[in-house]
Amino acid sequence: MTNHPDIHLYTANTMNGWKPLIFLHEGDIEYEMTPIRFENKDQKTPAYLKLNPNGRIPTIVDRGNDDFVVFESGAILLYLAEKYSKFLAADTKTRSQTIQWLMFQMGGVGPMMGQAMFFQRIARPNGDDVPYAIKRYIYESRRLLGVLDTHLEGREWLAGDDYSIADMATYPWARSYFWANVSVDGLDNLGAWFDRINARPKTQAALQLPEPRPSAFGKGDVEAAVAANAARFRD
Ligand SMILES: N[C@@H](CCC(=O)N[C@@H](CS)C(=O)NCC(=O)O)C(=O)O
Repeated sequence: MTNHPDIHLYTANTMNGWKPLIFLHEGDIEYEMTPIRFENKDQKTPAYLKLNPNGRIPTIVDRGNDDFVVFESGAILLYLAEKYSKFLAADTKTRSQTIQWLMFQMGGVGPMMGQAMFFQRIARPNGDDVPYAIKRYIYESRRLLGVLDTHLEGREWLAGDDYSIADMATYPWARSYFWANVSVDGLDNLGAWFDRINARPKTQAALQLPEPRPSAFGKGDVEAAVAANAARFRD
């Protein structure tokens, strides 16, 4: 009989897709991974939709818990934090603060930066230029990064004294400010927090999976990456 690790992860190299990878790498947790290929619409197949009714990534299946399925990246981080007792403080106040910043990412930073990215990196190259939407989502994203910057004054991490699931959820989005075309000029506390996480080898290793995506961070052939990404979402 083959011994499989408990966690099977379905993911791609995106801001939401990196979150569980960061947790699993930082926690030294063994897992198996199925890369989801948007260009093949893997996320819309009937088999995948049974796991994730939203047809998006990431999703995990916990073989060690009756093949329990978890979708939504914030819920996945919470599930993993509870399963492995890692990256979520036990004391009720720090725990609540961690969940507050996790929710701030899930309800604010992710959706706003995601729409800034969508309108500039997918809609516009595919022929739908909507300047007002671009302006609105860039403004809102910058405002939310400003909220993070103010909160990080005098703090190393978003909640409590340690790197937590709130940081793991927020970093892949905030750090992709280039892809959203949002300036982080003057956000020095945010910059210092980036530096702290940029220096974590396990988080950085997770960001190379399922395959490296330097364009998200403004590196490599960005023009070619924009064209290839937009083509993946053309009907
Ligand atoms: N709220 C969801 C959002 C998931 C999501 O939007 N995932 C994107 C990648 S970051 C996706 O799967 N896109 C594929 C598609 O739109 O078909 C979560 O946090 O898990």
